[in-house]
Amino acid sequence: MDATTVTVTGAGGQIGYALLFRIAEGAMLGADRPVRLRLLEIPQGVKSAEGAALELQDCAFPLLADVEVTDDPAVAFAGANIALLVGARPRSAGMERGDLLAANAGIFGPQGRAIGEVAADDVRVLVVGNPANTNALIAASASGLPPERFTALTRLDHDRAIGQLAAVLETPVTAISGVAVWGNHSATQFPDVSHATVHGQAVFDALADRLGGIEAASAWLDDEFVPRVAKRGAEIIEVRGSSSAASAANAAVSHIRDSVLGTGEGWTSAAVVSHGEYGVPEGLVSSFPVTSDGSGYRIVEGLDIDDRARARIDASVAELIAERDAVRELGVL
Ligand code: NAX
Repeated sequence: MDATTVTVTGAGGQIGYALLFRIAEGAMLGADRPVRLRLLEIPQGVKSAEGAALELQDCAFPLLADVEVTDDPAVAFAGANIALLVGARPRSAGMERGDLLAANAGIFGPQGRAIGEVAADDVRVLVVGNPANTNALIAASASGLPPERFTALTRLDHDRAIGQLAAVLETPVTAISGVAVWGNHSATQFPDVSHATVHGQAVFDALADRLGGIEAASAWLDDEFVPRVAKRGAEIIEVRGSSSAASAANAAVSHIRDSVLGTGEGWTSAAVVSHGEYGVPEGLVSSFPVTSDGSGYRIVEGLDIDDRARARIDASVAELIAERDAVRELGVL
């Protein structure tokens, strides 16, 4: 099988370090697909990425055909089949949201353009760097490619939700399906269990059985589950002393694996471009329940959305609209 070219930006950072070895050992594309890694960094990050490249060599991974480190997007994205855009400008103390959006537009605009110019025809892009949804929107717009090629990571939120449910229901994660994350990868996101089941029983009913009734189940969902999942990133920083890295890398691997190899039965969550599904304005990159047959993610349609879910989805989408409008004001879109 021909090698697949995988470009990772921000490869010298902490998610990069947790990601590269998983990709190289075949966890992302399967145990039969050789990979060629292209690592993009800014000049200050190149040494760190080069160090990771030396360690990759030392692993003698059978599937790893080649590794190249560069600070030039035109080199990094040349022939890319898969691009993981991890490197981003973090929010520094006192930085306003508009400044953050502008700084990241200055990264994701040029990278999107380079992808449009030099990546392979079948390129699929996953944006991890925050604000991930809007960065994906910017990159897609700059690329000139069909926006469906660009996705953003909410798989970590999806997996966090499953982890929380498995803990409270004292059940293996494999027993849970039908969780959906809607909206922005931010504190406004809506992790939704209204279609979720555990061992075939509605999750809500299982929660009511375990927690002592319908009211207790509702209270747990609204007061503990939703905020804990939405703010899990802050909790990790508080406990670990730095932000999620291995779990984010794992989610990125799972996101691409399921896009390329298929979701099988059931669905997962990913931020993808809206065509107006569930009332989300066309063109926004928002999280939805999605499936893939291997050709890329498609939104699961036809789910009932109750009033509680509608209000939460609308609130998160309003934030996405505000981010898009702020970026438009900068003249980026
Ligand atoms: P680090 O600061 O450890 O690494 C980022 C790396 O990106 C650095 O090495 C830096 O030199 C590089 N970089 C910066 N600008 C670049 C550019 N223009 N081109 C190429 N490389 C560039 O951050 P890390 O912890 O790895 O997080 C990376 C991004 O993931 C952050 O934006 C973070 O907010 C985001 N996250 C997104 C998550 C998600 O679920 N969507 C969860 C985890 C994470 O918080």
